[in-house]
Amino acid sequence: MLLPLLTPAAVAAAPDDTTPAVTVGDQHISRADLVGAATATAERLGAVDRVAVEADASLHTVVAVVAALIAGVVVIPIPPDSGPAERDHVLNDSGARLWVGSAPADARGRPHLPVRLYARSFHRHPAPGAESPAMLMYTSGTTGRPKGVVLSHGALAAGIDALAQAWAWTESDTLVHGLPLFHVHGLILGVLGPLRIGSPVVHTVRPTPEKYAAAGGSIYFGVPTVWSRVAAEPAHAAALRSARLLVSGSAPLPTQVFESLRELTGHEVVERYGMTETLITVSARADGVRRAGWVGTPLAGVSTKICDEHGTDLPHDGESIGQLFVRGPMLGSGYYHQPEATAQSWCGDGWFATGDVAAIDADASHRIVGRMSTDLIKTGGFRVGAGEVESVLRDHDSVGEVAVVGVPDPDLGQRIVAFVVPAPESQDVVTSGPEYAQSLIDHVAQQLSVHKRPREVRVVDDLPRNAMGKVRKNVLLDQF
Ligand code: MLC
Ligand code: AMP
Repeated sequence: MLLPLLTPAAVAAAPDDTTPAVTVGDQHISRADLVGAATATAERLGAVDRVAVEADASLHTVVAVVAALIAGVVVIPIPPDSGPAERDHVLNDSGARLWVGSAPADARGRPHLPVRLYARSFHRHPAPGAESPAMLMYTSGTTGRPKGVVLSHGALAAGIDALAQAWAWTESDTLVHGLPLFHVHGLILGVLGPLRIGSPVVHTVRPTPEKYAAAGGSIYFGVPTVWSRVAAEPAHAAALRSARLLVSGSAPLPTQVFESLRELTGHEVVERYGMTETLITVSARADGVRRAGWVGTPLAGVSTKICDEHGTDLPHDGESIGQLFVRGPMLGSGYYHQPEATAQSWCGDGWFATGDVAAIDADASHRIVGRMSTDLIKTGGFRVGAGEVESVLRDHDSVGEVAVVGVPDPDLGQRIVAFVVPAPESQDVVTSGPEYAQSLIDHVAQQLSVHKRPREVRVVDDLPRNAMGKVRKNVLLDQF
């Protein structure tokens, strides 16, 4: 039996069909060749039960991920630009002992099994059960280090099928995007989606307006930063008129970007809402209403509710706002070996507490108002925990105290700003001026992933604190 995640389209692939199923930059591979190469890799995985994949934008990443899924081995995608602090944490926490795919920039002492794009095997592996874990996807929380979300084969399949239904996404579509392959958006929706549905995917390596315009697809994925950059280039935007759907997610799409794209492309962007922990649960539909600032209705099989701080259900009147809870077959199964953190979010009866604040109207349309915690920052569509950045900055010899916030930014949605009080013992070091700020920015970019770096560092004499000694981040945010 073939992997259910890839059926039925993969089963139907004729060995002599050379139509590109996956294109990344100037490389492409047919469906039959992809399954053949991935199966050949799967056979070389031996007794390993979890593998890390340096998830750069390449066919090697696609083959490595599919190989692991075919073999029933858990995939841990790693950002290719992540530094030693982030890498060590993810590798140690997940227990990954082997890299598969592209050669890692820094293997942290683990061996690497290269993928051979031209190897072929026609063996059939037994399909992993729907409950068996397919992926550990690391994502930031408000405090501490990133947690691994366990996503089962069944959740991935259900999540993709629900989107296919909402967007009338079929094998006649060509998907185009240039999103990173180490997150839900680019990898699960953007690669496994097309493979399951049977639609070709063109990955543009970088999500630039020029590359989107040249790709000639029918469905386009982007985070709001990508769409606002497209809207700023009218000639490239106009090239998307011939598409069927422009889809935005991972962060709030500004109303003016929605309006500009409507004018420039003739399309009302389809917005959808999700999380690493839940996959996509709410979306506008291909045949439904699209409203700027609203993210649509629950996908098939999904229930949602909003509750006040006591857990009391709030009315769906479009006005009441409360924490959004979601339930559905695409939810992850928990945080890897973190029962307490899991119990806090997966809170019984199948409900997941999103930490997002939302309103739901009488037609079941959802509006995401914000997040409950200022400590989860969304920058360029990437989720970054303030605590993780603070802890890396605190490790820098010159830093005494630090507070990290996300401030509104026209391009990135939010940009990361660090307030730093120099350590008293660092008097010999120059702790002011642009060079010092840049050295702290580089320190974060080198230890974590580049997108987690502060865009700005402000050196201050002290941090505003409340009577309990906790930093009052709202006071810092008021400065912007
Ligand atoms: C800059 N660079 C540095 C650096 N400063 N490198 C080292 N040290 C420093 N101090 C380099 C970078 O490596 C990169 O190099 C280049 O500068 C630009 O980096 P950037 O400024 O971060 O890129 P930018 O253009 O701002 O990126 C915008 C973006 C990106 C939209 C392309 O934010 C993006 O890809 N976002 C997608 C996020 C996403 O997919 N989220 C989904 C999460 S899942 P080089 O060589 O690379 O150019 C989810 C669920 C759901 O949320 O609902 O979908
Ligand atoms: P991540 O785990 O990186 O997938 O980030 C999930 C978070 O992204 C959610 O909790 C929301 O805060 C935010 N998010 C995702 N999609 C949207 C959207 N369409 N509108 C607003 N926020 C979104």
